[in-house]
Amino acid sequence: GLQPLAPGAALLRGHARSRGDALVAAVHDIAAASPFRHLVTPGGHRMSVATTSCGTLGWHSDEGGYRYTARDPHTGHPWPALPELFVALARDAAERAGFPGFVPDACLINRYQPGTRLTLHQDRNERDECAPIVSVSLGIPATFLFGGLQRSDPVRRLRLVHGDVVVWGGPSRFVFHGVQPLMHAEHPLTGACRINLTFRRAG
Ligand code: MD3
Ligand code: FE
Repeated sequence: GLQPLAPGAALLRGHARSRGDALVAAVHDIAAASPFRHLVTPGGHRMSVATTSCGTLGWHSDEGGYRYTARDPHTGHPWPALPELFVALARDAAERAGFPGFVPDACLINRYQPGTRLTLHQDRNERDECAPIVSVSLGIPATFLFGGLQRSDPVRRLRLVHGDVVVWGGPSRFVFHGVQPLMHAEHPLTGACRINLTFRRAG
């Protein structure tokens, strides 16, 4: 089923669960080519979340700023291709949430271990502001935080578990969001780890 969360935002509970094994296997292949790394923010802070990407564009940050790049700065090679499974899942989820024709060109892959958090932020580096962001949670649970268009707006909490998919578009595309420090847990596919895929139209 589809649970509306806010205008333009919907939760597809368990939508990716049956494809969990294949999704986690694909993440391992991607990380073998472009390893997870802890990016440094423009302010000089090492992020607690570990990140890699696939697609024609991938996500990078350092003291010079936040940006999408065509090559992985760590390897010097293009980012691994988006697996067809990823593209099909993102397109299908977006369509169910009211965003037909979504073709992602970037997938950011975030890895959380117990204690890892993501502070409240907005995603505003993608060129196509009409395209939604599709997020897929894998592995151990997390508490996701989302507020409004201003940092000071009240924040809601949403528990996300293995296989949950959330679509953020329209009026919810630029809401502040984050992830609470991850609690220790174990998942048979990922161990003591959560993996989050975010599909974007970045270029
Ligand atoms: C709502 N990732 O990579 S996914 C990120 O769980 C990010 O790793 C979180 O925030 C994670 O930037 C949250 C859900 C999500 C992603 C992007 C959004 C929600 C969003 C962009 C706009 C609004
Ligand atoms: Fe984000």
